[in-house]
Amino acid sequence: MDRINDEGRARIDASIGRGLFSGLNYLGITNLPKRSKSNGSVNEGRRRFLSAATVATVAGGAWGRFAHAQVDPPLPPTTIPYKPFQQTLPMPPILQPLASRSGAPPFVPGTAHHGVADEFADVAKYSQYPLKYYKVEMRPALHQYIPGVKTPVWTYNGILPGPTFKTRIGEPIVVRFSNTLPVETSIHFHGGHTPSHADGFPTYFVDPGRDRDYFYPNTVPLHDGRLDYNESVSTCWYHDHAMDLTGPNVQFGLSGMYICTDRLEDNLVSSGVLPTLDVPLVLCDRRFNADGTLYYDMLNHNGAIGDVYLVNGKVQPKFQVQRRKYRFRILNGSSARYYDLRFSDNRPFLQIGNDAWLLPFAMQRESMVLCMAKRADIIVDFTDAPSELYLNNWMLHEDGRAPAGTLTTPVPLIKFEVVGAKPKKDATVTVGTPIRPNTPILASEIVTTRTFDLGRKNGSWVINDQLYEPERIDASPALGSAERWILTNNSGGWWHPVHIHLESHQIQSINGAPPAPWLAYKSDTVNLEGGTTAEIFMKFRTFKGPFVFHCHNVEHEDVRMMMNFETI
Ligand SMILES: [Cu+2]
Repeated sequence: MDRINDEGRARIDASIGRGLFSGLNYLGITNLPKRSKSNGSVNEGRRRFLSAATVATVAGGAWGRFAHAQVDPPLPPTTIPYKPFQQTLPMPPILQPLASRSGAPPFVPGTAHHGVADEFADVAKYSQYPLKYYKVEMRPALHQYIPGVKTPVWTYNGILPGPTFKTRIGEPIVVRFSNTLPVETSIHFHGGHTPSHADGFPTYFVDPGRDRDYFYPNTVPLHDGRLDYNESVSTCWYHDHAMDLTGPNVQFGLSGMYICTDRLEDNLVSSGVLPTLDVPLVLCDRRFNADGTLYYDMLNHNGAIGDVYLVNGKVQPKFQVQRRKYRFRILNGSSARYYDLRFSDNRPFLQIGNDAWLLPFAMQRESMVLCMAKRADIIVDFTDAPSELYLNNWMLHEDGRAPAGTLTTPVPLIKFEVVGAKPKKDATVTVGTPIRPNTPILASEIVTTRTFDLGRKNGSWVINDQLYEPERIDASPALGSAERWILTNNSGGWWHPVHIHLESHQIQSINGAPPAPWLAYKSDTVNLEGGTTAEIFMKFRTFKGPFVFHCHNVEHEDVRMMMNFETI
């Protein structure tokens, strides 16, 4: 608790009353704690609003007209005209390190504001490895989602999605994130084993005008006293995680890919098993006002559903591919939208990774449902493809509650223009090709069982009947131990994808039945459809807490469907 108290308590005290809009005034909500400092943050109203919402919800006050709404009000449609497939799919650039081991470090880690960071004392021990340094500035920019329309956004280094981290297991890095936005941020490396202070804990803010150093060891846990490279992560991402503000911060642009590799994965590529053509596809949806700004309803606790489909930040782009195998790392980066993905000619493809981890073997898929934050690492063979091919979304999904079935006409998310001749030689991966072994967590290792019920209470979102409280520890797993968590969705028809920080989890069952093969190994996000119970095993091995787990419908997360666990 001290770690939260040291940083979290002071930070919370300092930040109560800040929020995104001053729109509280029209609700007449004024009886809030005074800010202990002012920094001109424009997120004034969001937190005040949410704080007030909690109070008003409990009191059954005026907030109720939003809090008790069971159905979203109709959302204003995007009216800006555009044609799909006009813009080329952009590749987010790889972020370059500032200096190598041979040069002088460009900055001394830990000298920026970073709060409590025990592990920083140990940075020296990591210097036996080639410590790399990066800088990322969170800053406003204009972004062209739609041809000819400049939209104000918040970015990492001025681009959207943010630059891609490309790192290696065993090579720690330090990233100095500078915040020139008028809003608090906190950056979560989603899928990584990171120390608590660098994990994007919701109140470990990067204040406006401040920097914070994030130390990413890029390590793996120990198993029987040895590093378990079966836990090496591959397809991760980073995104904002600030308390109460994750929804708007992510919606306005703060996310990017974080890709990690190790010897095993490098060998799979260099030996020609996996393709060298390796393309991230970040899917998300947005809604636009007529003036080109993003529409975001701060009062919507149900989930922000857009009506414009984007891949790598461009509306329904086109992408020219050769007649060969490609690796696509697909991320559902949407705030609240599920996808059901299929190719327009129903061609099968291979799935080689789920979430951050490569699977034990390549599995054939024809379609796949992706909940929010879910990643699917897939191989698509364009060798015999028609000259035009689309990746389609078939999921009917119109509000934050849940998908509502299947579309009669799918939405083409991206158009592939297939060119060139068949290759003489191509990647050899096929159904059943071994990829990365899995180390199962055994039932005999389980020392503790915990149950978490996800529910809805007075229009807010709760776990075990409680709203998130950053200072309250909800579970204290012992480092080195394995636990069984029973996650139940008791919130009626609402769906909740649950993301657990720090360690992978292994899904044992969904409603008593074994999970689908591609979900049977390591995940960092497990989807809970309405009325669903998932049984998962986890082993806590890497860092002391606190960490969070939460619904990854980020509006649900903001309105408190989140809990703390402190590994001890
Ligand atoms: Cu949820």
